[in-house]
Amino acid sequence: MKKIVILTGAGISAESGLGTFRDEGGLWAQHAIEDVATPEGFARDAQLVHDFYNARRANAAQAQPNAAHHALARLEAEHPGEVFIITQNVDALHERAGSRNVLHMHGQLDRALCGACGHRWDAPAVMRPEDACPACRVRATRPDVVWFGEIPYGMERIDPALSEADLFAAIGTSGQVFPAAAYGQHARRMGAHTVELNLEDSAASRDFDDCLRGKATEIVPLWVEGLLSRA
Ligand code: BV8
Repeated sequence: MKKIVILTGAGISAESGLGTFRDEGGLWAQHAIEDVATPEGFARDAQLVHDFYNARRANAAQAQPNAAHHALARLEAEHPGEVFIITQNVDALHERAGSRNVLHMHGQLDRALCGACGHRWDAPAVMRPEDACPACRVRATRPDVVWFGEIPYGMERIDPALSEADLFAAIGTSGQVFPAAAYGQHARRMGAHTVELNLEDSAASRDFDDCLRGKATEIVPLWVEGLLSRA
């Protein structure tokens, strides 16, 4: 197993206390997607969207990486080949657990973006519609996250990684958001062995050769232990 590519979703951060999107009482149950995770929603009510992300930014800041995040950091440190994490999550728990080769394809809560000039900077704890961009001074600041209808980040790195992967794993994702939801199918078609680690079946389970079921903090460390003992 030279190159391991891992897609993670909200399920890997659930046991760190961060809400998932589509579970009972998840984030989308409290807010309509179109109101808080689309450019149109932001244009309609920037305060509502900033409130949504300010609350998640505060939550994420005090959350701790869990055993699943730490297991993936151990895998990167000890596996002889490359380990590349593509995360849909906007929290920084992979990095805080020690992972370094991480791509946030849906952006990051800790970063801010200017809608007018494209400048990016570290987001303050609280963002407001009246904040001016530090570079161009226009009041067009937004969270640096990828909303529905926007192009995910790092596509130029993701496609080659999926083609070169010897092993592709999806952890804690419901397989309902594209293009990430198709990565298992793509990797398998390109010759990777695919494994899904999740609490329950997902919309993409049929794309995976193996399916490990259970809580991420339990099944991910066991899976990593198995990989490293076979390396
Ligand atoms: C794009 C913003 C074009 C940041 C997010 C019709 C058909 C097909 C596609 C479309 C369509 N209409 C529109 C589209 C495209 C659209 C899309 O996929 N819509 C879906 C809803 C149908 N996609 C887009 O718009 C994307 N852009 O397509 O651009 C393009 C594409 C390629 C190239 C050129 C152009 C942009 C999508 C990004 C949207 N932004 N978030 C934020 O607020 O966080 S999406 C949001 O959902 C998050 O990013 C989240 O990461 C993502 C996916 O959710 P999951 O991570 O899977 O979380 P979820 O709650 O769903 O599932 C959790 C799972 O964990 C569950 O399975 C659960 O069982 C499990 N679990 C729970 N607890 C545990 C656990 N597992 C283990 N242990 C536990 N303890």
